[in-house]
Amino acid sequence: MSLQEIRKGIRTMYAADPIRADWELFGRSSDPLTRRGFLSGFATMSAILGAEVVFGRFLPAGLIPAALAEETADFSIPGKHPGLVVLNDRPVNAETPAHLLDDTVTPADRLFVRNNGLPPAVIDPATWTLTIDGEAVEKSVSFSLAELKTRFKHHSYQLTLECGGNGRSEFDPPAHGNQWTTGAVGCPRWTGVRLADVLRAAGLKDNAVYIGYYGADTHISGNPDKVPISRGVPLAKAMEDESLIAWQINGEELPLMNGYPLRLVVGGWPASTSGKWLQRISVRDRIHDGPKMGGYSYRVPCKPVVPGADVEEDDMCIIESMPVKSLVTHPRSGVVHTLSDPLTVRGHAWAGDSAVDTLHVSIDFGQTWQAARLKKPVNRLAWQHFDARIKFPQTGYYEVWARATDNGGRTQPMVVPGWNPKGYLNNACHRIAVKVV
Ligand SMILES: Nc1nc2c(c(=O)[nH]1)N[C@H]1C(S)=C(S)[C@@H](COP(=O)(O)O)O[C@H]1N2
Ligand SMILES: [Mo]
Repeated sequence: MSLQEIRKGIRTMYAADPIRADWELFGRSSDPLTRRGFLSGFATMSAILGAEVVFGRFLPAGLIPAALAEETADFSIPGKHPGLVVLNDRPVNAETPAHLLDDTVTPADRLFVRNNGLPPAVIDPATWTLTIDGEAVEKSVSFSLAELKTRFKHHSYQLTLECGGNGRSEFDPPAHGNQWTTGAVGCPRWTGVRLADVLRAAGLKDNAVYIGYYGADTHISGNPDKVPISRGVPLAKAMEDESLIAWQINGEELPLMNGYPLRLVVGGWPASTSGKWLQRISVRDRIHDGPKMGGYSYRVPCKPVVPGADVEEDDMCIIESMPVKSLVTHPRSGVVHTLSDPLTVRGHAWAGDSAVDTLHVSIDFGQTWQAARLKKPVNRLAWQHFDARIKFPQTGYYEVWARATDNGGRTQPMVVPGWNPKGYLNNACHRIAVKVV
């Protein structure tokens, strides 16, 4: 039986409960339905390949046969575009190739997935609650989803979500973790209530300085007492108009993998601050100290270090606003273009809490730059679209480079900046290959 057939069977079995089906297929089970679990026996392996793995006994443990490693189509994540590249199946992590991010508003099925643990097994929106508690609230309060939706005013914003580790794959010496290239970013339109309104309803004490979220996902070890991730932001960022507790993406329910039924969305900051499957927000009288707030997680050396250096934990600082960056989303890298026509290049640029001021493109490896047309953001913390028409002087191989500059005069570097132990904040210029014939 092929992987597809088994998947189809599970879909049929849970036809009435698609979330349960997603869970069985993807969310939690290690065996036998993820690729790695699946390939643990030669018999299954041969069955999938449709041929015997003659020297199967010599295949190193954990190595996926090339024929299977190559095809990604049957390993698409339920509810996600099949073109997403799966970087890890346990926990699920998948990024979006640049050419699939061409939409001005990122469709839900194209938004990347970054899980630190296992998504919740059972989600019942009818009984889901959000609790606000902590040392620095007047009284702890809980809201059902229905109460949250009726009690507070709804707001919609397009907000850029980028994982702090986007671009990690280019660091040298390499950094451990998911080897994100350029695709751990997206900018959908989110709908929900303002975090500030909900926090005010609970009543903030004078000693409130930070918030920390808790989600319903579980630790990869299976230990129910361990929390996979619990991060947060300083109170000032939490109280911004655009900081949302959201239940919709582009007018529809959140996909399971992106935090259904409720999540935080904190635009412009590392997406690790945007807690998914949101159940609890703690208002803290200190910098939140949940898992992945300290050590080397989502922190970079406070002062620049030599690549590969051992950095003391005490010398690491929490990442706040993300740096200026851009992505060429059209054409797809590797395009063949005719010399007689100008080439239209387009993409998006963003700059954390700041806005992008200018966008330039180069076809001569940065010797000269041409200004692109750059739009204003639809709202604060949304990415901005650019396009440029490029004329090539003669046939041959070119690279189109894009470089954004924010309104504080900070610009994207052409090489990978600021080596750090976990490979965060790579905002080097994106480049695409163009063959002109
Ligand atoms: N509860 C919970 N929230 C979470 C995470 C998680 O693993 N669990 N991952 C964080 C990280 S590191 C990122 S980059 C974003 C990714 O959001 P997405 O999967 O919707 O793209 O979610 C953040 N919120
Ligand atoms: Mo992340």
